[in-house]
Amino acid sequence: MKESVVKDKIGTLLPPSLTAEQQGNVAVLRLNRPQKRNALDDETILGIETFFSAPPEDARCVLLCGEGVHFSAGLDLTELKERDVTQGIAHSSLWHRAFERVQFGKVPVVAVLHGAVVGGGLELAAAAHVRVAEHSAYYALPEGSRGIYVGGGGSVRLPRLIGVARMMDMILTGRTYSAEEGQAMGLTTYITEPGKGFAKGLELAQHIATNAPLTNFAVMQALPRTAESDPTTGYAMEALMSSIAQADPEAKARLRDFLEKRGRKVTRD
Ligand code: 1HE
Repeated sequence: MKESVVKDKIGTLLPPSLTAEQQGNVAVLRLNRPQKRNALDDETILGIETFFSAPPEDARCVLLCGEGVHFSAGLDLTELKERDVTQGIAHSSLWHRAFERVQFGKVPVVAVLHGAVVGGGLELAAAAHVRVAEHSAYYALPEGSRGIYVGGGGSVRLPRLIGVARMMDMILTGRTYSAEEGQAMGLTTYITEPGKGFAKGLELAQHIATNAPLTNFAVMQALPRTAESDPTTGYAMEALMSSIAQADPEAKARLRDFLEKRGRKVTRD
């Protein structure tokens, strides 16, 4: 990596555009380039790949957020100028690799969204497992007006979240969706007042960190693949995954806790 790479507090090599810290079992990764609205340059994407390839050993969930008034302005457009087709493919592949590490990494990821969540920023958000929006968040795919196309896995992940028709509309017409619209269409599953997203995201991440690791593994690795497989394969995969999870000593201990009146009851919140 380049000279600008610094060693962060939790011992991972990250570029200055990313900072990481740890709060208990939750690792917090922050896009930290507010002067460029957290635009994602190659160095940042490589840093994301590095971080999610080897999150801190004791982290059981990652909270992903952005510094400044926007989550992310997407692709750093200054890096686009001279790329030919072959370089463009390599660039898109780099994003795919990095965001696959987010989605299919070691631990679940909660993203906190605020301000602009656009282009590649929205593609990054789509790779997380739980999304929290502050009311200031807004979503757009300005690729159409820039003469480009999504390249960070957006055409794979976003239609599964919001549907092909909405994604077509966003690129073709430059339509922006508000935080409330994003919540209504299932892009996010939590919405908070401005400034409260981090606390909500952290609360959720701390809860996720207390789950049995095998349950979190099943949700991240088995569930999306089961949902995409034909039902016959899906039932077999589910039977295997559920039997593996329930045979784990962690599950046995948790079930015993409940049956012996020590386990948490389900509440209405
Ligand atoms: C940038 C970028 C960027 C800001 N690349 N430098 N993404 C876009 O098309 C979104 C472009 N950005 C914007 O529309 C606006 O900047 C925002 C709505 C996000 C924020 O507006 P604002 O008024 O808060 O900030 P600003 O004054 O526009 O920008 C501040 C600085 O950040 C300024 O640089 P400066 O040197 O003049 O101070 C901007 O040039 C810079 N900046 N956004 C580079 N994106 C894998 S394919 C993914 C394809 C895409 O992501 S396409 C979408 C690209």
